[in-house]
Amino acid sequence: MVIHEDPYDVAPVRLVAPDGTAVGDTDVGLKPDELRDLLRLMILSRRLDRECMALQRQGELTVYPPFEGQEAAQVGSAFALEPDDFVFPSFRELAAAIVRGVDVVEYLQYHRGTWHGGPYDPIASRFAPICVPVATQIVHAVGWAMGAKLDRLPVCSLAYFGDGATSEGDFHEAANMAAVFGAPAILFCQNNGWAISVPLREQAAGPIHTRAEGYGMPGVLVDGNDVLAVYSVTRAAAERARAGEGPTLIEALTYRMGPHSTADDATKYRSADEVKRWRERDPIDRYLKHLLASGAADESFVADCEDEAKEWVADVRAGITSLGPPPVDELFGFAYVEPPESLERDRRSSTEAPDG
Ligand SMILES: Cc1ncc(C[n+]2csc(CCOP(=O)(O)OP(=O)(O)O)c2C)c(N)n1
Ligand SMILES: [Mg+2]
Repeated sequence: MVIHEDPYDVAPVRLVAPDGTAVGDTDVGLKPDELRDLLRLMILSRRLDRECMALQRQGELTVYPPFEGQEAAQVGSAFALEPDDFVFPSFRELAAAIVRGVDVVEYLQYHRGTWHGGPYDPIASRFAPICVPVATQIVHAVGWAMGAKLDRLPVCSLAYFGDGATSEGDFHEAANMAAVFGAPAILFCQNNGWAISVPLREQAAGPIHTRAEGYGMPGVLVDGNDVLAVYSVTRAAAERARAGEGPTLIEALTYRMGPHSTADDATKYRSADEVKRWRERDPIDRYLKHLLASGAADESFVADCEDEAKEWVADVRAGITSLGPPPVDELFGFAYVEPPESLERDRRSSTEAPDG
């Protein structure tokens, strides 16, 4: 059986081993407070992810796709970008949104069903709306990058997508266009081993990152549970892009510890043993051990992060649960310039008190 944690013959870029020991050059150009901030952001992300699962179970969110296990892949990559760069997420990138400073109560309104796409401002946060149609956001990211190149702006875009998304035509079209036009784009694949219940071996007959060669761009395989390695390869791809050297395809090997979403039961299609093996490669435990051993962080810093996370998540919960329903008028507001009489009738009746 192909084991997802080591699906290819080639070793991924790795700077810190699962037990926290350095196995590469961990001087990735980050200052001590930035190194600590990576840990803080991963702790905040995990706390919020778990809270979102609870909120959904309590009926406060309609559906939620958890990212536990993928914190290093998201935080490390988002942290490597500059404020003017633009992120094009799929539907599982709440941790990246946190790094980018997106208002998470606004973000979660999508999952509460109060707004379609979330009402956060994508332009201000440089974080495009949540994108559920698989792989379509990769095309958007490449188009944006092509525009930025025409405008001669020193920026890049980053598209997040999964292993399953690489089977879509949109992935191919976006990758080809990006390479042909030298678009300053980073195609960041979080290979978490599964596309709902379809395992990687039934999704792709060869490695994802090596497809880059066929498009004419570099392809990088990175340990997606090693936050420093992810930061380092993404930073290098962003610098390439800004230097006018075109796109990079990054494949980050990671794992989603939870179900695909709150709507499925992952025990139906994957083994407890597989989940256990990945728990042992937990991205936060690994980095925590590394920072403690290197002296960059101590126990009191970790305790402060936990306290901050607890308080912040309680605020987010209060923000979410106090949201009212969306204005009914919105149902009618955006479809017609001149609404037909039947719709006008519906609009009137929706605002009138019910009979009796
Ligand atoms: C075009 C399209 N087809 C199918 C779906 C249903 N769907 C939602 S997520 C998903 C699997 C995505 O897997 P992957 O790309 O590996 O991302 P992950 O869920 O693992 O983050 C599918 C098939 C969809 N949303 N859009
Ligand atoms: Mg996947």
